[in-house]
Amino acid sequence: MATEETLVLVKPDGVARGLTGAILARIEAKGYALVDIKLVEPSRELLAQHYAEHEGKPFYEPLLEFMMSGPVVAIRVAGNRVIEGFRSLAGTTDPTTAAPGTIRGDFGRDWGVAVQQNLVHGSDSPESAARELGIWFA
Ligand code: DAT
Ligand code: MG
Repeated sequence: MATEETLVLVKPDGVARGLTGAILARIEAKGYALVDIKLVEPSRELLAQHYAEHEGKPFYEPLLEFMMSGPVVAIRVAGNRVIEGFRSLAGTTDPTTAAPGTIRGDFGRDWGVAVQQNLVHGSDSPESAARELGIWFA
């Protein structure tokens, strides 16, 4: 399998809680390469593109509001099978039940709000990665 790239986002909850360094450390400790990184305050337009697959779902508006609530760290990460590898590091979507040892499982929980505040985003397929990297690193 050729080296691939994925888009990782440290979401506003991760940045606000000072977990960016801990999250980057896990990516680096796993052996992946940080290719590009920046702090972004995403617009609604950018987020609507990024989360187009979720438009119309009950959590869509809360998700966009949450993602606009503070700065986000966008990271281009490279390595063999990094797309599935980072998804594995991140853990499953719901932080309450994400496995201990994962980013979401170790650092996340239910805060009683409409959207799951789960610290990180990782692209879920090569097609998503190419599309999302084009949005965030245009
Ligand atoms: P993931 O981020 O694990 O790829 P996703 O793409 O299905 O998950 O959803 C995008 C984000 O939307 C997710 O990180 C948190 C939020 N979300 C998803 N499903 C949700 C739900 N049932 N209730 C509240 N928030 C949800
Ligand atoms: Mg997703």
